[in-house]
Amino acid sequence: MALVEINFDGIVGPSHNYAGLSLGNLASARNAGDVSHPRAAALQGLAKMRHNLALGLAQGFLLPLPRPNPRFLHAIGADGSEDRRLLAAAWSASSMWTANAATVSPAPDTADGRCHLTAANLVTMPHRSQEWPDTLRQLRLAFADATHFAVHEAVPPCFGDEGAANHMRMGSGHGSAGLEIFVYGTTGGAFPARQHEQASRAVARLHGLDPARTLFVEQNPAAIAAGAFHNDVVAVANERVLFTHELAFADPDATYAAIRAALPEAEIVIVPASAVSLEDAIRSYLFNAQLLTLPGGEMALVIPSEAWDHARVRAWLDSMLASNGPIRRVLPVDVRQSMANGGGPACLRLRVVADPATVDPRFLLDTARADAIEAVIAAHWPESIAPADLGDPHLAAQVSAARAALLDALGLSELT
Ligand code: SUG
Repeated sequence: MALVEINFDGIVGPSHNYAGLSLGNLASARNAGDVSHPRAAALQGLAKMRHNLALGLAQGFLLPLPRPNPRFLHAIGADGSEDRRLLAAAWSASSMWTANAATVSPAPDTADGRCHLTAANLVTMPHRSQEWPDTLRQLRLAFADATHFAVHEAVPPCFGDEGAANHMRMGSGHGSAGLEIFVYGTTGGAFPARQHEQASRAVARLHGLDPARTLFVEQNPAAIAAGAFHNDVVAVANERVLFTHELAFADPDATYAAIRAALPEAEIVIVPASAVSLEDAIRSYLFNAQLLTLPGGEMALVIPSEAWDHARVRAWLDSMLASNGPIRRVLPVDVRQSMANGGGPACLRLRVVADPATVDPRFLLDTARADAIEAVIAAHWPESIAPADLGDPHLAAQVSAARAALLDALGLSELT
């Protein structure tokens, strides 16, 4: 079978909560201390997956990681005297945002003709820095076929790497050689620049990318300072199309020129700040969208309902749809529980271009697996979690049992 794009969504874990752990992520800060709804969150995520499956697209998923994380608690010598934020870190369900799980270079782009994945070290945020060893284990299971995949460990922790959220791929089609664009930050004022240039360059080398089809682009510090902690909050690409805010890149004109030089058929859809301010873009998450090629060839933008409900963003989308641009459909989805932590539709998925037959089928969604996942979520996921609940041994037991039930239902108990 031909190479296709498979979106691997993170199933929202049973410990999903609002602990305000991510400096520079305005939604995480705004909703710190709120009561979360893990069951509703996981069902919203699953409904998004079913939505995309129904469009005729290939859909996969990744599993929640062990939480509260015993390895992390052990490593910090947890004895109850530790800071509440460290306790919250051990409970974080942040692995749901699989756009940060790894960077992926599909087979047509790499020197050895295999699809390469590098787990992201996520070192800038303590709660996220604990993800990668368990993520790596899962990726090595899902993409175990070494004739088609190479799965790398994270790059050294001296270089912050946030995975595919700062990486875009453009080309004439998913299955042909692509232009890989790595977006790094240098400074974001009061907020950290999470993606370091040397991490991006290391990933490109590990993947064996052709320098002629690889770009390293600086993110606009003003975008980071305004709350775009990842590039995918202000830009998204698919095949020949880049959909971007005018203020996404430090040097937009040079960026567009380099893209056009490498890919003459590139179409760049630029949203001007006069129509949608950086603030509106970040609050609505217009760009944290899935830009998808539907089976009929049309491109669709799967946006969070917050963007659809935002008057100025809606006005811009209406004008885009009325024009003759490359994005023909806009499809809103409800992922409000994830959005309240700064994770929109694009954060929730990792794109892998591959032949689905080469992926471990236990990670691929069909209606039967979606039904099985839904039944486990309905039966086992906590209805709500208040910040004061973190650390409660009964809740810890429920969260661990819920994950174990999911692994069992999917035949993936080796990830226990
Ligand atoms: O890393 N939020 C995540 C959101 C990640 C979004 N991903 C992409 N843009 N691709 C983060 O900031 C909040 C957790 C908390 O505050 O409890 C959090 O980790």
